[in-house]
Amino acid sequence: MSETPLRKPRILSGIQPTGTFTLGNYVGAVRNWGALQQEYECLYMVADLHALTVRQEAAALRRQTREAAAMLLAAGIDPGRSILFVQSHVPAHAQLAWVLSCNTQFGELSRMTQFKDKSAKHADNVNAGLFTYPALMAADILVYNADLVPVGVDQKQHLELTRNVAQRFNNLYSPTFTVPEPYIGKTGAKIMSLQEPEKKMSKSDTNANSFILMTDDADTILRKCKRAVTDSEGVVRAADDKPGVTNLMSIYGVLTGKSFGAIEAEFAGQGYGAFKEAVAASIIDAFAPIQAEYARILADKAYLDGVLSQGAARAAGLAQRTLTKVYKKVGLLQL
Ligand code: ATP
Ligand code: LTN
Repeated sequence: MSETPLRKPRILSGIQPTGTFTLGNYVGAVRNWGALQQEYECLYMVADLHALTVRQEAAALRRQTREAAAMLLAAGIDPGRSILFVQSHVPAHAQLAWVLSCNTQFGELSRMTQFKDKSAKHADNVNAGLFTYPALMAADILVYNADLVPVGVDQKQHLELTRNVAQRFNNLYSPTFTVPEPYIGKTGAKIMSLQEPEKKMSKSDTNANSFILMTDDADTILRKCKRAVTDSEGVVRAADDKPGVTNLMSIYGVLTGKSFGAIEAEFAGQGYGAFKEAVAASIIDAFAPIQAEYARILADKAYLDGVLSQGAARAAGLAQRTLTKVYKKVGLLQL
């Protein structure tokens, strides 16, 4: 008995090429992306237009865009199963973003915590793009009618805005967009800075000891783990007043599949030295195969650029259909 196969639910996600990916990017986002390819039709993009909201050096941005794509491939994104592309290669994102920005309120954008954080951090360049960033992100998602968006917990507010914009547009015109759901992993959705564990680990942090990069070698990873801020109790256990130790336990837990209970038992009576070494080893083991692949892919520019240009062509085909519908619904003349 054969049944008509249903369309697999669709996923879209993106990451900015603002620097080398951190352990936070890996655990919160990239790691899940590969795992989702089996059950979903996936589109993954390097969000280079979003990166322009903060000043970038042109040559560095170009290099980081290729590096980001190579890292995604190395981390398990399979271009035979998923569409991998660069945001600026599909013009429909920017085109839809304009229409959506005319359907997004100043008040809504003003409430975004990422805007508040980034405008405080870059007080000399609080540009309009930084403010309307979420309308472009909504366009990224809605242009493909994505069902699910895997992100770290810091992006939840942008997802809620996307849902509101989609619903508003659907009500004002007629059903057009799929209203997407966020997909936030249960553990490790927010990896904290190793130096200030109350803050999220961020690739743009000025203190290099606060993050682990996916390209860090084994010695560097070990050194950064050993320097990670903990507390004076000397007991490996998770608690709200032990953010440093709890963060290390989350990292170790996600990478080894062990529960907090099992980790506490494993290091009972051992102090932080052995624990930090084990955390470092779990990161080194996770990154070693990815780093080897990354070097290989990055050295093969023809292959990498081929994947990206095919990805852009496939994505553009899907995106154009939505854009044409939207232009028509809002009354833009089509000849
Ligand atoms: P920046 O430091 O430039 O603001 P970022 O490191 O926050 O960048 P993004 O490109 O903004 O990285 O985010 C890419 C993805 O990684 C998003 O889904 C985001 O939620 C996730 N992510 C970023 N940092 C963390 C973290 N510390 N823990 C878990 N997930 C994270
Ligand atoms: N804003 C995201 C990156 C991003 C994104 C997207 C994520 C841009 N467009 C669409 C999911 C879906 C961030 O991680 N800072």
